[in-house]
Amino acid sequence: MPREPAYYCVPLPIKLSESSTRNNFIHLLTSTGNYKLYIHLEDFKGNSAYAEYFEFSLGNSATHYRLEVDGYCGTAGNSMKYHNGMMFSTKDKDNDINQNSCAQIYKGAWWFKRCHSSNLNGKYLGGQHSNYAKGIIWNTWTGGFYSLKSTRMMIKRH
Ligand SMILES: [Ca+2]
Repeated sequence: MPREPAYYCVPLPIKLSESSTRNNFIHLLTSTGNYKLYIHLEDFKGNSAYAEYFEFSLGNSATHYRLEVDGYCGTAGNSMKYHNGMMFSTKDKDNDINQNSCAQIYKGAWWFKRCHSSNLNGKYLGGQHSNYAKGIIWNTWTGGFYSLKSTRMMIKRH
């Protein structure tokens, strides 16, 4: 396992009421320079994987915190690629391109598209589950029926 670089730890916007404030903070931070995004994932068998993006930024509130990620490398697969360019949706703010609300279907707040290939704010379902994509999902690593044990998103200036 590669040694983890020193990254800023950015807690995920788990509480929907806090997500705007937190996204706004990340927007302000990432608009001051170039930032990398490092995502660390763990399953329940003691395995871990990571996804790193050399370019990462969030737009301001007027763009609904539009996500920009590029320059993937890692061991978890590129499950953020599908979300690149998407706006942040919450259960009361549907900014996805699905005719329904992905945030309501998948009980999380994320940069949903039509809906997701990753959702680190999904339900904590504790590993294998039967409700497709309802858990904490990173599809290219553990698929759509496995809810991860822990995840971390960190950013670093470069
Ligand atoms: Ca929608």
